Amino acid sequence: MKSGFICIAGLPNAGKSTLINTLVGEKVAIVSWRPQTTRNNILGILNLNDAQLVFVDTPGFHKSKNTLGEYMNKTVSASVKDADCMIYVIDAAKGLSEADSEFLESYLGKIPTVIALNKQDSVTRETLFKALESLNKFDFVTDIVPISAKKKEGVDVLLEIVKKIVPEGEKLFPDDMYTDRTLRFMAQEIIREKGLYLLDKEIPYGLGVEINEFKQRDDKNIVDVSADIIVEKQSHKAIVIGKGGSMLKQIATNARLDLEELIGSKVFLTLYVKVKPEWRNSEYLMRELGYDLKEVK
Ligand SMILES: Nc1nc2c(ncn2[C@@H]2O[C@H](COP(=O)(O)OP(=O)(O)OP(=O)(O)O)[C@@H](O)[C@H]2O)c(=O)[nH]1
Ligand SMILES: [Mg+2]
Repeated sequence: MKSGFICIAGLPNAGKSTLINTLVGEKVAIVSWRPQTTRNNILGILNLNDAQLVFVDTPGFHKSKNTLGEYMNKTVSASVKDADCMIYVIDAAKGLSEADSEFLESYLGKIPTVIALNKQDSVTRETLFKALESLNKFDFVTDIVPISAKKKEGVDVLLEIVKKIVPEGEKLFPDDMYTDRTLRFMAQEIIREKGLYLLDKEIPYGLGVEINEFKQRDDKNIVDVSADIIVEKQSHKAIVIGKGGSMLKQIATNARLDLEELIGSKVFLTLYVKVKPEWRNSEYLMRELGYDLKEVK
């Protein structure tokens, strides 16, 4: 039996969360076309006959402008430190950037590293080839695998490679567990995901979600969920609510459909919007929204 932690790192929007969902075969992390979607480490567990692979999705590292950004970057280094192996994801269309090189070099030789050149479906063969060529200089990298996380191409090859790297060991988690995150956390993320899709401009970066109630009714197969969508400005609150409440209603409907699928029962979802100025710079308010600052210290 083999078992181990495989950290998935890379720049924002490279496709890390899409990849962990594909690897695990379940939606453990939300995905959007916006950079900086993921804010926490999220485990996705894959059970095979002869191995338990525990993948860790991380936030895309970036130049942080606030406490939340610092938290996100620290989260990445904390999870690389604890992992047996790293899958470093690069968007093939963007190719190798300076930030990628800096990151890879800072971990040079410290951890077995496999590069996943993602989104191969979106580029020509020439572009893919050029990107592959630029990666050859990293001779400490175990392998470079072109993949499409979205179209599930090349992912089996990637799996075989990391399976070889992780050490012999007993299972770390029960067989029926595919993530360390609770349904409550997933509900929070799903609501934020719907907001990311429907809202524009600077609002998505300042969106937070706080679950106030998550409760199964005693007699029926119904779960009541009530949550606050947190924004940083009064003007943003009006946009999230929308004309006659239309935007909030749309976010709630989209989130409810996903939640019902996730939980497997009927969901009554009530959403409110609250303004918490500068919450991304307040450790106190971040903690209220469930960001565990101790976890990454
Ligand atoms: N064409 C194509 N698009 C992809 C692929 N993988 C991911 N994407 C898209 O890329 C965007 C970003 O994907 P995410 O999985 O959220 O990226 P991420 O690296 O987790 O981003 P952060 O959480 O912000 O760091 C989404 O619009 C995905 O649908 C792929 O293989 N091909
Ligand atoms: Mg992500």
